[in-house]
Amino acid sequence: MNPLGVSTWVWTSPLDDDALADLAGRVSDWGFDVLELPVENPGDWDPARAAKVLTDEGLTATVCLVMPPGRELVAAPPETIRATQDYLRHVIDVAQTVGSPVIGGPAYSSVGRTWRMTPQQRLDAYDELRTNLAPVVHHAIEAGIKVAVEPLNRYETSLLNTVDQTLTALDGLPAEGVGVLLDLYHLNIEERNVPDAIRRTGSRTAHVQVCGNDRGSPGLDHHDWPGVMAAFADIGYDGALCIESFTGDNDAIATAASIWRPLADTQDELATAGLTFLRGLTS
Ligand code: LER
Repeated sequence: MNPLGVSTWVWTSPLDDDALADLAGRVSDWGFDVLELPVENPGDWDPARAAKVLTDEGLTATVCLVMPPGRELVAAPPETIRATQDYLRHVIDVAQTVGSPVIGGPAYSSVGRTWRMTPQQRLDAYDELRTNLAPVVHHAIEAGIKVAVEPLNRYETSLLNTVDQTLTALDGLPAEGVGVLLDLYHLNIEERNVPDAIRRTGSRTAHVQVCGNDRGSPGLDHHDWPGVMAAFADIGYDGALCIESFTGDNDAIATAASIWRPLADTQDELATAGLTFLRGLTS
């Protein structure tokens, strides 16, 4: 049975210590197993304090890396790349402190940055990504953590949109330290057949985020949930399924994630209805 989680982004951004403690209590009471914690700015919340809060609430953690403009691992000045590597190493250290097995997100380019590439320029960009991600992956291996690289839909990046592109880009990096984050929202936009894409990712699947096709509650939507769950069972994925959606009440995150309308009556309802649906699928 996959542990079920939810991102604090459903309610708030950026996360802080008080919101984390409040959400941990509520999420645990509803029956979630995992709280997903984004590290937007180092220092927003205290990892040691979070670790204690989560243990007290009987939760485990997954950690998200965040790539706003200015965080880049390709096609950027050396100082930007070095600062981004430092940031990612910091997120790995945070993950180690809170006991997360992964750091997940688009660890290659800032969200919303798109540019055209010839096929050769694309291969060169993947080569540059491997070079610049490698030291981060080695830091992850030393910490016993995996970097879960998330392909995003074409409106949020032009570098990695599909699982096949992501597998190509990561080829040659050590599998024990880096894999693929499968986010059903992006897979639904970019993959011709989502269960087949999950099967092709196979043992390289490092983390999974879920939501409805509209980024609302899982289950109130048109995803092929039985097909998706069968594919996860086929590849032996026993990691967390974390609901990722975003509050529309916050300018920064609502704009970054294009949340222009409410996706549920309340954010609590989005999470709890999704949990009930996913529990039904996984038990
Ligand atoms: C981040 O996990 C993500 O899915 C992006 O679409 C946020 O804009």
